[in-house]
Order: sequence, then C-alpha cells, then structure tokens
Amino acid sequence: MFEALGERLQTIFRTLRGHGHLTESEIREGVREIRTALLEADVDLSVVKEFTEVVRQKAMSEEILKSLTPGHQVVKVVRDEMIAILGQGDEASLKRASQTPSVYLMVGLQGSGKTTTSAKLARLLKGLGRSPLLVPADVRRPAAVEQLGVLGGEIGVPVAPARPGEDAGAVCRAALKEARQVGRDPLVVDTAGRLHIDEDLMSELAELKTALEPVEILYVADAMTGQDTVRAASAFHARLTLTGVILSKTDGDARGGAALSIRKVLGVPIKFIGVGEHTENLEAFHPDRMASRILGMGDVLTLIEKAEAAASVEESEALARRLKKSELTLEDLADQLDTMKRLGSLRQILDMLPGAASLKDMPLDEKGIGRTRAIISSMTREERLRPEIIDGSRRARIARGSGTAVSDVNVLLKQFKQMRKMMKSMTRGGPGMRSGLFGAARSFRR
Ligand SMILES: Nc1nc2c(ncn2[C@@H]2O[C@H](COP(=O)(O)OP(=O)(O)O)[C@@H](O)[C@H]2O)c(=O)[nH]1
Ligand SMILES: [Mg+2]
Repeated sequence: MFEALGERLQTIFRTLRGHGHLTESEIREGVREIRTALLEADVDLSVVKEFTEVVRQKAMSEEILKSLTPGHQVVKVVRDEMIAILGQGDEASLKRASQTPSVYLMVGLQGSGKTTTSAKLARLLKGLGRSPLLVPADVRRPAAVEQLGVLGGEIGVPVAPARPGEDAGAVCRAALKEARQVGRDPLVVDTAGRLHIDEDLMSELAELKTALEPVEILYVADAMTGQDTVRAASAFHARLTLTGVILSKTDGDARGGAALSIRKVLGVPIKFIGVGEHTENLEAFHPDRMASRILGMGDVLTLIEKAEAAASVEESEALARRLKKSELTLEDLADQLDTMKRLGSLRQILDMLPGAASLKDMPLDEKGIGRTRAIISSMTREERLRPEIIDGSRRARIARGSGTAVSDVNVLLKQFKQMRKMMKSMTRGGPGMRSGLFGAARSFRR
C-alpha cells in the first residue's frame, strides 16, 4: 500500500536521523523533499502546502533543534501531522437512525467499487449481529443488479428485488417497506455511477436521498485514481452532503494522493478501506495506523488483530510478544509463514510489517514460500536462532539439504537481516515512535 511514497519518505527520514543534530537549513531541505514526495504522490496542493508549513514550523522549534535525537523528533512531527490530515479522532463507526431501518446510501463514480463495497459492508454488519438488506438501485444496468445478487448470495444477505423497467426510487421504496415489515436493518443501497459527474445522476441520487432519508451517505473513492476522485467527491458532497468516505482499492499500487487529500479537502471522515476484491477485504479505517503504513512503519496493530482472528490465542500472543521485543528469529519466520497462509494474502500481511519495503523482492507465491520454508527447515536450531553463525560451508550444506541454490540461501538471510534490523530501529526509534506504535500495541494487548 502506497509503497513508493513510503519508501521515499523513509529515505528522507534516514537522512534526517543520520544527523547528530539538525541545522535549520537541513530541516528546510528535508521538508522540501517531503513536499516533493507528496506532490509526486498526487496529494492535493493545498493539503501539501498546509502540511509542510506546519511540519516546518514544528520541526524548527528550539526544543527539537536542541534535542539529542532531532531526526527522530522530526519524523514524529511528520507522523503526527499525517494523522491529523487523515482525520485524528475520527470514528470508523456508522450512525444508526432513531427509527429502523437505518439507510446507508453508497455513492460514487462508475467502477469505484460501490457494488463490491456494498456487499463488503453488508457482510461486516452481518458479522456484527445486524441483519442487513442489500438494495440494487443501479437499475439501468441489469448486470449491476445481477452482480449484487451474486454477492448477496455469497455472503448470505438478502437482496431486494428490482423488476425490469422499475426506477431506482420505486425499488428503494419497496425495499424500505419490506425491511420495516420483516425487520431488516440496515438497508445498504448500491446506486448507479457514471464515468463523470452528470446532472441526471445527481438528481436521481438527490431524489433517493429525499425518499430514503439515509443516516449515512458514503462516498466510495477509488484510491487508485488520485486527485480525480477527490474532485468528483467534492461535487457529490456539494449536492448530497456526504457523511463518510470508503477508500477502495488501497491494496493496489496507488500513490496515496486520494487517501491523504480527501479527508482534508471534504472535511468528511474516512470510515473504511477496501483492501482486496473479496467480500471480506474491508477494514475499519484508523488514521494512526494508516499513517504508519504510509510512512513505511508497518501496521503492527492491524496485523495483531488479524493474527488473533486467524490464529489461536497462544500463537498470536507469541507473535505479539515477538513483534514487541523485535527479537524475530528464523524459527519465528517459519512459524509465521505457516500462520500467514491462514491469514490471507501474504503480500497484504507483509505490507503491514515494519520494514516491509526491504522484503518486497521476497518470493510470495506458494512455490517461493515452500522454498523459504525448506531452507529454514534445513538449518539446525542453533542456526535458526543465531543466523550470524551461518558461514560459507553451512550455507552450502543448507542449500544441498533444501534442494536450493546457495544464492537462494543468501537472499533469504539477507532479507531476514534487513527485516530484523528494521524492526530493531523501529522499537529503538526514539521515544515518540515507541509509544506511538509499540505502546499502542501494548495497550491493545491490555
Ligand atoms: N483490488 C481491489 N479491487 C476492488 C476493490 N473494491 C472493488 N474492486 C474491484 O473494482 C471493480 C469495480 O467494482 P464495482 O463494485 O463493480 O464498482 P462500481 O461500478 O462502483 O459498482 C471490480 O472489479 C471490483 O472487484 C478493492 O478494495 N480492491
Ligand atoms: Mg456497481
């Protein structure tokens, strides 16, 4: 997620941290580089201006210039400001109407992910014990009605009927009546989109708003489209008064511009993020976790939550302990590869690990995992715990034992070393960083 931006910022931070103390001109240079990195990630210009101005001011304070770890302090300032523009204090929850059912209206451009996200949201709400009804209000395209029907079937959520020729308003009114009668709540309404803003669509959505009195109007923003989606969102907001944003497709190689601009430009909170095509790939949005991911610091909290959901309690507690102590061994890596298979896409998991950037060349297909696993299995316990003892002849033995090449063993050891180093520098990364990330992990673990 937002890898290119994360890597650039990390390079800038490394330079800043490399100085024993920082001069004003070094800070100015660092801020200038951050500004360029953000602009190249397609972040809105006004957001970039305000962001860099605040960072520059705070970073130039006496306190930081005179501190023993000025570089770390500046990184902390950047992280704090990033959390602020992502919506510090925003809640990822959805409001409920005083009268059931609550109606959640999903809007956005064509292809942004409305239909998929409607199903994801319904699945999530069902998991929370609610009994949603999906409503296909994109009636002009029979394929869209069908798509929602298929997704509803997949997740076991009923989909309101839409008869051919019926208009969106009629479908919604009938669905609302039905929901009241049989007690379904909430209604998740999938609407039509266009490639561009057009008046027809806007008046159709405005009519739906009047008829349904939705308690949430959620704009589905495609993270891949950068500022275009932010501009479109502004037009939707002007007409409909959005209450929240769902950022879809954050799993792709989006540059990060939409994510970093939309909250600030609209003044509307981001509530969820889509992290894949499947109906389970929706996560609550947390500004602090997103900031850590964008800054390439990994998202240890979400990783722990996922591990808890997929692994046994003992396994995930052990993982949390290791992450906290940052004493990862090759043995742990082997265990984790097994657990990760149950957690979902490995790439997704690795993206959440601090230092993921250093692992981006790791082979993530089943075959690659198998090879990594085989190499680790061919090591002695001692070697797994203290890989620094693995010299040339041990490497040759391990390669023979695992049916791989010495170069494969070298690559794994090198990646592992980078990963371990990264995790160490994370936990020792100055007071702010520590309480931010690992302190939070601690409080999460209670
Ligand atoms: N990778 C990825 N693909 C997504 C995500 N959300 C939606 N998509 C894909 O984006 C495409 C358009 O989605 P759809 O829901 O039909 O968009 P709509 O036109 O707004 O209803 C589909 O191929 C979806 O599978 C996501 O979070 N990640
Ligand atoms: Mg659709």
